[in-house]
Amino acid sequence: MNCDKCERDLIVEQDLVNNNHIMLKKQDQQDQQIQSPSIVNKVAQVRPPFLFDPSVFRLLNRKDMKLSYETFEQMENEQNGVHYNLGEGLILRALRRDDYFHGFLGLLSQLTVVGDVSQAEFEQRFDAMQSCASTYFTMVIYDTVMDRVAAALTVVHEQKFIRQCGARGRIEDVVVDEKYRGKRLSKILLDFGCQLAKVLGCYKLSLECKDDLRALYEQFEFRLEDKQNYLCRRF
Ligand code: 16G
Repeated sequence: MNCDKCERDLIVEQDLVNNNHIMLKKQDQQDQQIQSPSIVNKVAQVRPPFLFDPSVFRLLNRKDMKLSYETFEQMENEQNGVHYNLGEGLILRALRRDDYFHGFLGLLSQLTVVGDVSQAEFEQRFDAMQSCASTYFTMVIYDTVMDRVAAALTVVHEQKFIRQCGARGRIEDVVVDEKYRGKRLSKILLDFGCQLAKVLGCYKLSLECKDDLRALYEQFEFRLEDKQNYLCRRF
């Protein structure tokens, strides 16, 4: 491989990891808005629908995963970006802005308190998270027959100055709708989440969980570290 190509590949990879596609599109949109206020509404409609650039899924190496996904087909279309067909009408894809209408918040309420979040509040938070480059990677398993989000997991990519400007990953808000339990969906999400954290270059990946879920996470090599404490202050 010649060096120009190596460098180009690296840049493309880094762009994907940094969500630069989304950022560049946003910049284009801002430029267009400045040029012509009359197209503001149209621009709002073409905002990227995904929380993160789904092309990052292309960087995952399925051979490195714990479970076997021979039957999972990697696919791509405008509606779902790069995504995986898991069979039985289920796909794994990036969270979309319109998942507000697909029961995403109801699903999260099976994990903890969500509150009464309006569409506007949801979209405002979505946009704020989307604009944090390379930070929030919420992936969902979506039932294309029922048009519902069946399960979700978020990888938070926390960039740091320590560890040679390294990054730490956090697994957050893992939840499977009670109607979809027993189909190993949490394991599938965890496998993809762990691989994503690896691709993002995290030096460690951590999570908080209740005692009864420890065995699940231990299957993915999460361990209670010696002499480490998890402390929490609530407000
Ligand atoms: C669990 C979740 C955490 C979530 C918290 C919500 C996982 C691995 N852990 O600890 O991400 O934020 O529950 O509970 O999904 P809280 O509302 O009491 O903070």
